[in-house]
Amino acid sequence: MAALEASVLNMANTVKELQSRVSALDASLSNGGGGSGLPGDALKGMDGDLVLRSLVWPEGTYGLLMPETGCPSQGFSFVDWRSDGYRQFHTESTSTVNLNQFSPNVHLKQPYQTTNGAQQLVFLYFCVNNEGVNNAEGPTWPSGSYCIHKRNTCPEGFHEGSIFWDQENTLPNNKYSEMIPNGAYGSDTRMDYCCRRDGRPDDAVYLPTAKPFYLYRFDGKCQQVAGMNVVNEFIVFDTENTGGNIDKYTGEYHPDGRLNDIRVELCYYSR
Ligand SMILES: [Ca+2]
Ligand SMILES: [Ca+2]
Ligand SMILES: [Ca+2]
Repeated sequence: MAALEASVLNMANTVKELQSRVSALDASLSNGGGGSGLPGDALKGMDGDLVLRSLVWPEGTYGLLMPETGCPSQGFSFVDWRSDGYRQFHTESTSTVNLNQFSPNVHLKQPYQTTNGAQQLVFLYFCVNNEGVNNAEGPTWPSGSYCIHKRNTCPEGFHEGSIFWDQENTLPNNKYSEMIPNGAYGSDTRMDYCCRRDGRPDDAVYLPTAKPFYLYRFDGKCQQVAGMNVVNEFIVFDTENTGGNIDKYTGEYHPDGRLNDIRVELCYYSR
């Protein structure tokens, strides 16, 4: 009997949750989308599919770089953003000059670099949607020209590739947390990406606009997103100087940039 009660209670909670999402969506649409973070004007003449895409994160499992404002909005999505993922990169620390660099006014979550004695450390933080097989409830990712982080498998329409960082060889100090994108996190780092080039970057795609987010630049130009301003930012990681640097790319599907030292091109979206 207790089990039956528990399952009825569960079902009731699910229905309540769905009702609250639907009424929030109704309220948002009736006040021109302001409550959802969607510009009211953007709703005029927009078809239902585009409204949905502006409010709900796409299906699948994946990771995004975390901006200073934290993970993108949950909004009306069924995503389960996990915000506790990070990777500590131990960059060149035995040369007198370290060449790590961030674009001016970068919007990455802080602190993105610190020192620990002579060790020059860079941090990346991630928002990982980890709902696994259950997250088949959002729209599909739009055609375009961009990359995201791989988590489990790439969503439909993307191709895989990776970047390998040759980190400081002396006294490796490379921490990470469990909830991060796919890769190999030893004394060096490999991170896996999902990229696509099936649309022109100047043709705006629809993604949730309520909070800032990052995508990666792919094929030379940041993808435009409807209702968002985009800025091309970058990070340079000063990778190992001695013994022959072994930075490398696997395949052609990885964010734009270069190796030795590793530069990665980011696209930051805000309103
Ligand atoms: Ca070194
Ligand atoms: Ca190394
Ligand atoms: Ca170097």
